[in-house]
Amino acid sequence: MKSDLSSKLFAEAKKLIPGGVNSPVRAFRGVGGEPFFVSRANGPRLWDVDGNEYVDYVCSWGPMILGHAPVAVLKAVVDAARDGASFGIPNPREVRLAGLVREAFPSVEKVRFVSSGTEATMSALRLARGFTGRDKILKFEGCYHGHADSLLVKAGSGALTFGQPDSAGVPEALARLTLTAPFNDAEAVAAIVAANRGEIAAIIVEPIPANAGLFLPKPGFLEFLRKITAENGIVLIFDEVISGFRAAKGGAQELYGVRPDMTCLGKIIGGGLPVGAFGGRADIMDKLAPDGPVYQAGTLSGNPVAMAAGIATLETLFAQPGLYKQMDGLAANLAAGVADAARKAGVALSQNRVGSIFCNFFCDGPVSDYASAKRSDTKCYAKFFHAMLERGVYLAPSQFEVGFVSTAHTDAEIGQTVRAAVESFKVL
Ligand code: HOZ
Repeated sequence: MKSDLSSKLFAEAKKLIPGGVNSPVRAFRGVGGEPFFVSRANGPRLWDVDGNEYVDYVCSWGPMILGHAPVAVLKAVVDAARDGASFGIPNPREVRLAGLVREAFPSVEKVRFVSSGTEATMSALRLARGFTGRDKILKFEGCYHGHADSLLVKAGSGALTFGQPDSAGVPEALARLTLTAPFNDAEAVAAIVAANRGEIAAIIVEPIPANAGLFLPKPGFLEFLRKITAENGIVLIFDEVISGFRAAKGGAQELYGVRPDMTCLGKIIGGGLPVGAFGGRADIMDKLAPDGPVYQAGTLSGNPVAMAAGIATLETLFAQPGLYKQMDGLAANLAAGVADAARKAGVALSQNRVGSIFCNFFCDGPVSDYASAKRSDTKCYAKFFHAMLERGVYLAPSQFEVGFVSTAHTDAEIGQTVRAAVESFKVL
């Protein structure tokens, strides 16, 4: 595998950009070595500047559910850009995308668009605090909700990859308002709520945590969160930035049948362009400026080009509901093939999967929370990552991220990946 041009670019980037990257996990420090620089992508594949080709399971960390450069999205983006890139005044595409969100997420009675998942969760929390008049929030260990101050406490994703689940620069006074509990631990949640009665504004949760690897809610856990929040006047926020339009059309809330008060969205909703959204009960959303006292704004919020990409992506998904089954089938075959290869090579592997989201942990036994995710042998993951990359398969460059199958992946990519895994397990 050639890497001369990527290496040169990375050296130059490090002089100009901290760590050479604009988001830490891209620096490959979770697996060692240097990142490659992408020159182009199409369907399920990426090409780097040195001409190497990869089957892509990162899919830009989730947004590229239709694969790269899908024709419908390309056309929508070009058409929108021709009409002007940004106006700073309402445009019709905002209304169309809001309608599509409402169709998929009945709990989202009103929605506001922002430019990233971080903005969505940050704004949702401010709103929950303004609505309830309370300051404290409760989040779960290993859940990642973007990098707003209140949320970088026992956080997953890059923060966990670099062993910084609690970031420097977050005022202690603010961090103290963020309570944490282990995911799937109803007793711990009940104890915290009892000890802070009348003080918790919101419980924010990834209903399918996908930023410490992947783990699933135990039966009844989300229902329990719904009940205890309703009984205590706490706003229940589902962070569906990853699971929205992915775990099912209507996200985890459709899959598990639990209706939160508020929902945060990102990734797929922008079809690869920067879009986030938060929404929920109308009585809560009506507290937002200009109708209410909670301030929130953004020059590029509802940007017409980004809205166009989101609309084209969602319309494609909604028009062909069979796509979810197709991705699920491919991801199931991928998981089975990789599990079989690991078994034959005598490698301990614990797999979690929801539809097209998957994660392979290098350990025995089930992974159901942050503590069990941390049992994974990250050195083994790093070796596997590089062995797969050598064989033209790009997995997430961290054990504490997930993989995605898109509608553009086919049996050919899955077959190639399983063959690469057979060889890669041999060199661990
Ligand atoms: N936090 C993102 C994954 N969960 C990574 C974002 C990026 O590096 O692009």
